[in-house]
Amino acid sequence: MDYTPSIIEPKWRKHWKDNNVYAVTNNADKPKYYVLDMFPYPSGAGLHVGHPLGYIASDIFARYKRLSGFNVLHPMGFDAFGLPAEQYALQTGIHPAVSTNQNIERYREQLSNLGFSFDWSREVKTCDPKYYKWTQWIFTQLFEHYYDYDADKAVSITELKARFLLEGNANVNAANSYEGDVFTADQWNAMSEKEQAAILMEYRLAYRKIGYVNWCEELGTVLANDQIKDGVSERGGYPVIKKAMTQWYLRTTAYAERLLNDLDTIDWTDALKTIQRNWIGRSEGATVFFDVADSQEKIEVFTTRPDTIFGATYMVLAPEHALVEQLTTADQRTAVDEYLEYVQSRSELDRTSEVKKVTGCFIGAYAINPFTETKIPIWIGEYVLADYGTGAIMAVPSDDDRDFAFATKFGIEIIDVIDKSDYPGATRHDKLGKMINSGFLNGMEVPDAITLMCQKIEERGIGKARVNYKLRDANFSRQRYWGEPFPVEYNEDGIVRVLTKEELPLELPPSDDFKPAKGGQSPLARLTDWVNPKEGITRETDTMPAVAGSSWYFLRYMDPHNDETFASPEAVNYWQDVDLYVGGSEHAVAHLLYARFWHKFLYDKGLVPTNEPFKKLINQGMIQGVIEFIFLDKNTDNGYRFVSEEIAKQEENTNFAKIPVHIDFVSDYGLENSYLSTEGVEQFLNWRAEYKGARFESSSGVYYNSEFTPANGATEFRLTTESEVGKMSKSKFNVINPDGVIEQYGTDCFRMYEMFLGPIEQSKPWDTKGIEGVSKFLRKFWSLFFDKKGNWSVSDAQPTKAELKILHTAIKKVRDDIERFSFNTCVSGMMVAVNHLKKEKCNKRAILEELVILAAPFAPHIAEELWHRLGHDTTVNDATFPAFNEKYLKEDSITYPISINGKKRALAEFPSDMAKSDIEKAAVELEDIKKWIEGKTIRKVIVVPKRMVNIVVG
Ligand code: ANZ
Repeated sequence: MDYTPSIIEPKWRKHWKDNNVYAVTNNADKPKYYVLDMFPYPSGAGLHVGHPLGYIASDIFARYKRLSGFNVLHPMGFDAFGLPAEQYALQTGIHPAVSTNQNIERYREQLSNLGFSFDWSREVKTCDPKYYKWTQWIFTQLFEHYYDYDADKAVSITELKARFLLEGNANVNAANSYEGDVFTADQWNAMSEKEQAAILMEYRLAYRKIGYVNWCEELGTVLANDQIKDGVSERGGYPVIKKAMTQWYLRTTAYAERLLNDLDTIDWTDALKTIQRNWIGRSEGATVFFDVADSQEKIEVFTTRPDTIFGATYMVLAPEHALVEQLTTADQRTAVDEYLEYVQSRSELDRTSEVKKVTGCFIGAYAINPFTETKIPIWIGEYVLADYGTGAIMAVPSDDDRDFAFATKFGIEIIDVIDKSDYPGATRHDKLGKMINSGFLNGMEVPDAITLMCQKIEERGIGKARVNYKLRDANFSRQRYWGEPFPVEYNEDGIVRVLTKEELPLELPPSDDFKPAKGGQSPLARLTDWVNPKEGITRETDTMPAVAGSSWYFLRYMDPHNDETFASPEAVNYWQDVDLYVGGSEHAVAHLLYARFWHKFLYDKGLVPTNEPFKKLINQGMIQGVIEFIFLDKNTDNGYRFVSEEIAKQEENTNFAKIPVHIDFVSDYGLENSYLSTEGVEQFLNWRAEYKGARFESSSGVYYNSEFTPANGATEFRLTTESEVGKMSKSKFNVINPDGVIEQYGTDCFRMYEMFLGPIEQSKPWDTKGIEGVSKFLRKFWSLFFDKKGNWSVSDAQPTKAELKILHTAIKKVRDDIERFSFNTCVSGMMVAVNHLKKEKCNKRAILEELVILAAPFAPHIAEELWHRLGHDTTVNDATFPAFNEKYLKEDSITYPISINGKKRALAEFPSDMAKSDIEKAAVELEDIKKWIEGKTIRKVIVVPKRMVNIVVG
């Protein structure tokens, strides 16, 4: 019987589904293992060949773990709230719920066709009210907690209230954004409910504050950062300004230190950890107060280089700094106002990335440098950000590049304070050199000067040491429809009440109008009945961002149908955390940081048993496409002329344009030897009608007006194309759809081939040609079980040593390599085994049965088919992964050629560990040898271990 994937694969998928082969229970005697994929956002375009790469790898690992005796949780779901569905709704009027569900159906089908071992009974959808009930509930818990630095964990806000009641806030050591004065218990008790609520808000882990959105008046909408280019809207080019709106935030900064330190406890790549570390951006430094001349005000700065203070020749405030208004002098007022208007149009990215674009404005006032006691000018400048540090800096042009550029442009004095001559090659920023022009610091090395300066600052009471983080609290509001509603209500005083568990979920109300409401509010604002459910009660109209639902979905899979809690303690204690997480590196920051933050919060509350959610994480590379080009001669006046890659290279002086060709028209698509045949040319011309009547020239001849004029004895037309590796995308006409590949080669082949392309972490181009090799391998594997006539032919005979050696070499290779996540080399290991067994004409059950299990994680369908044909009536998934036995790799005896005076006279087997001296003795005693040496004198016996024996006689 032939190997026909199109028959066996759907059959087994149906069998697996009908028999719930991949369903997992929460309680098993087996040890647990949790393999998680980053769940997809179900976009309208469906899957392309790049998507499954990580899913295949994790599926192989999950299957391998199951075969190795683990109870494996391997779920899948959908990250189903988000912008694209809403944008689509705006264009088409199709409700996001409808399009999202359609896309999910399509994704589920495509994923199922890939033969994944997902337990679909645990599927989660973030847009399902049964799911987001718990997203909302966790949000209410964040609202009800604050971060206590003394306890170093989240603590109930009720406890904070109790402390305020008893002792005020002087001794409270908590993460907060409270900017008012310290208050006593009496003062607290005298406050109105509204005042108290406002203060508590500054401590909560989920809190409301005024934040800035990108507001485009012409479009009447809020824009995301990437919808803005050069200060104007990408669509339409309209001005965009920063608009203040009260929004929800999560106090992620409270966890900064733990998010940073705990990276050391998890098995992620260094590259990924570095990205997270940089994002958290811890800097040690100090805050210092500078007096303002002729004023009672002081300006507090954050600096990482207090040693350079003698070189601080001016100050810069963020344009939004609270003192700007007050300190600006009358004669600078107009200039300052103009500058502030300009800054409003700039995104944070513009402000920080364009280092060379130095802008600023003097505000007319002066500060006093506390150490030189000289008057230094105060400027505002966009390079100082309002919400980093204190929003103000002391500028040291001699040692900071941005300050240097600024001072140079505006002619501000530069005083050198560090002599770097002992450190050739040190840059301005390096903490190296000897202090000069710096009073009591002179002659000291920089690190010592930093320590001493921090001491002096604290002694004088003008500042203190401080650790600062780049990490900001996360803006958690979106002025959008398709997201989780906030589970909150405001009363007439604006005081927030979060909904109780019993009141959840707060369902997203139906709507058919997805345009923003007035003032850039979310479309929900238009649903007045929903917004005002009762007299004096208002609902929040913003919705949560897409990161909300994905911050904890891995916990829901543990207990997906629980209506009492987000996941039961039993389930969570059993599954604990994710053992292996596989996903794209594009989620290196946002998703992984939020998920870690939510998890740590739940850990603090005792709701999950581990401090980190993802023990090990692998980022799969991208599958790239190959972009195919042909060359269009730009010089000809008489019609279009296309030439092949070789001709273009020969005619170096001609001016060619590279025209991309849809890969479906290209024969032997890939990096080498790809070409357009006459058929391909016709397809190209139908696709790009503007080139009708063009001439196509290649070294094989010319194709023109449906005629081929051969050259060089060629029999067919081949216009070689130039191939380039690039992103797989619709706009490059190079998207490979997995459905087509699977139809032609089968799922098993597709899975193995994706793994065979190269190491999982690397990006690599799809190359259709290579898939033939894998397809051939699978057929060869299949043929081991059949005789030449195609009849099933498996023997129960004892395997030979050679066969066992081949099998155990493969077992060792596949085991070791799977454990290292080196899936490509596993595939080649299996190929080697099959080739060798084929040579041995091996059809022994004892060998083939093990080989089937070895292949099962990679090619589950063919494995299941052969497994059943081998006589099993349970699934191959319940088999045991073959154990490796070293002894089969050892050769227990070695065949030596025995020569006499260099002439081979006999063959003899000796144990492989036999000592040289014993071989010498045994060789001369052999019957076949004795007759040759009788009566002669043995002069020497030479033994080359494992190779040969030579007896020298005379
Ligand atoms: C004086 C100085 C001298 C500085 C010097 C640096 C080098 P990181 O490491 O990124 O934390 N800074 C402080 N607040 C700022 C803000 N809101 N916007 C822009 N820049 C700000 O950098 C901290 C340094 O960045 C601080 O130390 C401050 O400049 C500047 F040779 O103070 B420094």
